[in-house]
Amino acid sequence: VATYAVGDIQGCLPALEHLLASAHFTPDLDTLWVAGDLVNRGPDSLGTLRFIKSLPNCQVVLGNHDLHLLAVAGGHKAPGKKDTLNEILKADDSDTLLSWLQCQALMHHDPALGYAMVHAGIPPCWTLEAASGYAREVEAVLQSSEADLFFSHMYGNTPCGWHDHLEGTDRWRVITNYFTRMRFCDHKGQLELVTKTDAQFAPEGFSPWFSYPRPYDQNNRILFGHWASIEGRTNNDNIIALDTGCVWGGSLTMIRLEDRQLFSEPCPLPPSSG
Ligand SMILES: [Mn+2]
Repeated sequence: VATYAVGDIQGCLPALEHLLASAHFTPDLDTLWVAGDLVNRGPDSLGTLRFIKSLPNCQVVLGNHDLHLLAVAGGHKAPGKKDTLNEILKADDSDTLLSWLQCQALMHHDPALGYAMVHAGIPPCWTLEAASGYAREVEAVLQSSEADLFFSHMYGNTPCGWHDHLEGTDRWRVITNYFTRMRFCDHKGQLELVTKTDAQFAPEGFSPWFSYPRPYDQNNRILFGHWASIEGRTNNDNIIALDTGCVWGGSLTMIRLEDRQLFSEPCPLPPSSG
């Protein structure tokens, strides 16, 4: 019995299936953690959602593409030209799949295993305990009558950073941007959401979110996805990057948490065009 964490699938169901088979993953016994961005750009987002939802032991955190799907489905955002979400929106089981997705977490923390997982990152100004609390705040909104208000105000790059006094849609947006979109920030957690390059090309005054000294203990490792261009490199054994760009022609990466064994599956399809 083991716990595995897999990076950004983005509809690459064939790669996921090969990866799980290579690890001898047993759905009834083993647990799969999914680091977000289950859908979009890849060949089978609908199949991916159905498969992940069907797993008996699964822990998902939401990524920016997952939240985008929910916003599009709710009529709060027009689909983008590169989106491949129609197959989900038109499916017979669309409502069931989207309702399930909207109930997923923004952060998962298992102190006994010693791992926390988010899609993009945790800013240096938050302890793990504080981050868990902020994640629960937005998760509660997503599962409440305020969800439409959340999605209609979700898009945007401001506020640039965290303040305890933030309220309402601004508070939800900056929490969501930290957990699902962050790459570069400054030492106080001020966000720079434009640059998407490799870490060595950080904009002046900013560094990768994981490069700053953390206020919390070293007994917990952080798993994240979202940042394909760093190709799994963080230069920190306690910060584990799982997005290796499967949907861009790279590979799908998975780690077994108990012994940190890595599994990798090359993308079986030609690189996506978008
Ligand atoms: Mn992402």
